[in-house]
Amino acid sequence: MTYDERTTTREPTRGFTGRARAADRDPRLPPGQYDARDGWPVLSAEVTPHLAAADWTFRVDGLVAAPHTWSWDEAHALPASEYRGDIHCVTSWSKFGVRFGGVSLDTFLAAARPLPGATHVVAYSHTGYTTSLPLSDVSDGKAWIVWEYGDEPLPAEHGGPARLIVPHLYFWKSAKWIAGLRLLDRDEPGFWEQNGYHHRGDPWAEERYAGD
Ligand SMILES: Nc1nc2c(c(=O)[nH]1)N[C@H]1C(S)=C(S)[C@@H](COP(=O)(O)O)O[C@H]1N2
Ligand SMILES: [Mo]
Repeated sequence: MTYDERTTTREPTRGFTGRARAADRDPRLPPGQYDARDGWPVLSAEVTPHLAAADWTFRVDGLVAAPHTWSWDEAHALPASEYRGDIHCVTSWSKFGVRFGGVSLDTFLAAARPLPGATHVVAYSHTGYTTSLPLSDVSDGKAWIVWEYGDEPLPAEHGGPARLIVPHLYFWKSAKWIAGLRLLDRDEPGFWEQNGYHHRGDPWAEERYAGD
């Protein structure tokens, strides 16, 4: 798989943040990051799939009492929840004050009922992309399945019709074109975790690469 990185709008002025004194630094900006401002880079290992909402499904299985698959309409019938805040990509851009709408992952997990032995999850996309996370990082209000960006449907290149977001971790954990979550009793590294990236990816601790 080749890694295709494009920037949808102008390049940010990196020099400005480089010269800024520590006191001028936006406290929302984790170490080593810059503010992408109006830009929202697209980072995809795959060619953007054009998946119709009617064909989208989301499944929770593995170490759960009640494995379940939701259709688009079933997922939309669940209580709505939104994330307002910041996102941080390991390639060093951050974006402040974004708003994503969808359903809290807690709602899906509550229906599937994780078994006591479940400690980790692998999130997988309809394209085959995978990423691994501790179950605690996608529980208790920390993760969402989203289909809206602002008031608009999530664009296909950003993971539409629906993606995972786990905004307190670097954005490679936020699988686009999300298909499901498998609960496991161990950490099973996903695509970037197998390719040298850190297993957890906390931007505030600069957990970029394995060993950071
Ligand atoms: N399916 C899939 N999801 C993915 C990726 C990917 O390549 N494929 N890239 C990840 C990475 S590295 C980042 S930074 C974000 C980028 O999301 P964006 O393209 O909407 O900015 O998606 C994450 N989710
Ligand atoms: Mo990324």
